[in-house]
Amino acid sequence: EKDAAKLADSSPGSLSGFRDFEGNDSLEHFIKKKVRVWCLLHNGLWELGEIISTSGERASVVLPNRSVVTVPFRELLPANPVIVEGVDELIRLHYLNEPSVLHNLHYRYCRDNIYSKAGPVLLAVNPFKDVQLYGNDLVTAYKQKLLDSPHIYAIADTAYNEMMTDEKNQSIVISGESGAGKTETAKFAMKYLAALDGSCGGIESKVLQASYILEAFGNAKTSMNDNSSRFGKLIEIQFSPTGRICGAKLQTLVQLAQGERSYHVFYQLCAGAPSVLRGRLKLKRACDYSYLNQSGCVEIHDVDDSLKFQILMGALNMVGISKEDQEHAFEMISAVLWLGNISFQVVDNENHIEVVADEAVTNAASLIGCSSWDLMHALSSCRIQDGKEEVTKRLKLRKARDTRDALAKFIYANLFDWLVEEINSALAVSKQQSGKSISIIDIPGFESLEKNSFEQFCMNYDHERLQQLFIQHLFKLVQEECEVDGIDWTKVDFVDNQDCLDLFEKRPCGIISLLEEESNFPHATALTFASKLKQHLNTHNCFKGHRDGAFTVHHSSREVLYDSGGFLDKNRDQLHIDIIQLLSSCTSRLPQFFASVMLKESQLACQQHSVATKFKGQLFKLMQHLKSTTPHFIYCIKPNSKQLPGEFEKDLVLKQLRSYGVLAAVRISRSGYPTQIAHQEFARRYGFLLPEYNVCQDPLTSSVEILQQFNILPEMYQVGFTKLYFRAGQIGALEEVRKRALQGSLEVHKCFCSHRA
Ligand code: AOV
Ligand code: MG
Repeated sequence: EKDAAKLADSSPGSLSGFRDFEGNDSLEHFIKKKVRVWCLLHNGLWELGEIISTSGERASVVLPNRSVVTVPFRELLPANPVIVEGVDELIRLHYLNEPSVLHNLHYRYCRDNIYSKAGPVLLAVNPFKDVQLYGNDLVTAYKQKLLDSPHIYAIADTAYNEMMTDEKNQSIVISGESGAGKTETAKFAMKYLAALDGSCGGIESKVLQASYILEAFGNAKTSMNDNSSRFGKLIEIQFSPTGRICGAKLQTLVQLAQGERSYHVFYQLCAGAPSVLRGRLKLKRACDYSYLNQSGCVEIHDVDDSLKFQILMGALNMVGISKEDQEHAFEMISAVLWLGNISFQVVDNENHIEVVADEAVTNAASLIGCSSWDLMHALSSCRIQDGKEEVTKRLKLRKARDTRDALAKFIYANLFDWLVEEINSALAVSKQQSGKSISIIDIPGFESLEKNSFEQFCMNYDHERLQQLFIQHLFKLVQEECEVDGIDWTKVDFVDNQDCLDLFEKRPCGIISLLEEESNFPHATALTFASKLKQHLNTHNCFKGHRDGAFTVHHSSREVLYDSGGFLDKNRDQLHIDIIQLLSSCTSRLPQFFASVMLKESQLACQQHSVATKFKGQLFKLMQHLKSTTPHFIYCIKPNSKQLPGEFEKDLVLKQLRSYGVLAAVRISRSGYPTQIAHQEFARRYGFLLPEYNVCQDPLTSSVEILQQFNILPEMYQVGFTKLYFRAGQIGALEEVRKRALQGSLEVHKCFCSHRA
């Protein structure tokens, strides 16, 4: 007989340690009973087949198209019996090898079952079409627990119930690649929570509208997603002690990075502004603005920007942003667009420039509330200290363009922050009302483009942090806890990403510190930065510096090649003082306000922090918040890169499953004991069910008595020093008994009372 266990260990697609061809499931058995197997073909795909014979270390397998292939044993994996085909919880699969898991997800996807459970994690495969899964009937069904199949509503419901019973803040953490469906999933979660509330026309609809506003200002079309979030957000929905939504708070992680098209709001405003507003804002068509027409992508297929603008106006009104503030915001958007049209004329052979005095300058100046002359002056010159004297120098072409773009970016970024604050004050909760909260976190997807720059660097770093949260929650904590508690725990290998995080964060030699340091040298260039990275980090196993200044980072999901060009400028992100002074002297409210915020910030911080360091600070704050909550994880999966319905590319899906560590999560919950309860709590909760319960007895003894009394099978639990560890589903049965007992005693109690009366 073949040594089947060895076979399993060397299988390329198997996770070592699974029940692959071992014991009763030996290869012999597979042949005799004609059980299906997965067979690795030359094209790298796994195909279902039946073994007809073996010889030496090879097997002949007949495929569904009746052809026969001969493959080595190590290219075979057991397939699941038809009876578990399409199960909604992966832990119920008999065999958990990769082709089986993929087949199961594919099987479900073809039937519009986009949600599945992988241990404690919800998997959501993007359908790229409307699926009938979100109606109010389904909200009601999940609310009344008539349905328990995996769904985003089920997760939101669990979070809500745990918040109410444990009185602990909850969070719903949504991860996945760009275009995988995170933002849509976040919206469905909010929709469910808003519907739970039951009160009408109140704060819950404001919360939903707020996310619509943020999307208009912070999302853009990219090659991967027509509605890609270019900022990270955490929406904390606050509930009153009675469980009604009473407010919300937004935290954003902003490292605005444009995509192929700029932010939606620009196009929406150009397409949809009513004529009076158009006149006041001096608006033209989107294609007349150089910030919008350069990419050659002005419209998105199937999207009506004009209609979207009407919806945006509705949302702004509903959230309670005043008409006046709305108009100020639109003025800034128009100003940004006109700034982009400002052009320069070279006046000497040293490339010094003058600003061309045309309608772009006039309009931009009038929108921000300064004279054209002041704006032209600020964009074409700068004051520098020459010894004791201050001299004004004319700018060269490149510097002048950079200054113009930096001003536009500054206005837009501040507008976004201002809007977030406006929304926050509109949704703020009064102290006496507030109870616990559920936070929903949706950050931009992991990105690896042809050319990756500072923005991708920040976003991908962001992902690494979130991934660690997941790893810690699922693996480290549970495992360490078990070891400490003396529980027999099958060690599970998981991909720890601490190394990669160190590469970013270590001081003084992580990438962020080195970037900060280099940004402070006035004469540093992309090449000096790159060689500094190489010098300090080339021995790090997640880093590789290249000769041309590019560098590769081995992220936990995959390798990304970054181009160091632009890192320093984007990280410094400084406006020269003349521009700030120009803004503070403007007559319009917002530019003045933006300048004052900037000045205040630079006075507060004794040392000017660079963008990456600030970003890291924001990220830590966000993680701190998440760590104080009970997290619920959702992984969104992108089934194809064409944004098309019905296409399931197995390779692409597999890569995502691997990088999220999803399979390991399933394994941990199957081999492990997902439910854990302290002896004390267990005894308190179920002790009264014992015929003779002594409250003074030590909790461990009581726990064991309870387990015996209710015939819980020994293989279904383990007794630790401090806690009991149960396999999935065991505690549900005990809860039932308890519920029935309580109902029974309530009846007895009622009967007793009425008797006395
Ligand atoms: P993302 O948030 O994960 O990408 P989105 O949530 O924007 O991805 O989803 C991308 C697109 O997929 C949406 O615009 C929808 O067309 C479609 N989609 C996603 N989920 C569903 C669903 N449940 N039902 C129907 N269509 C869906 V990015 O923000 O790029 O990382 O930075
Ligand atoms: Mg998104």
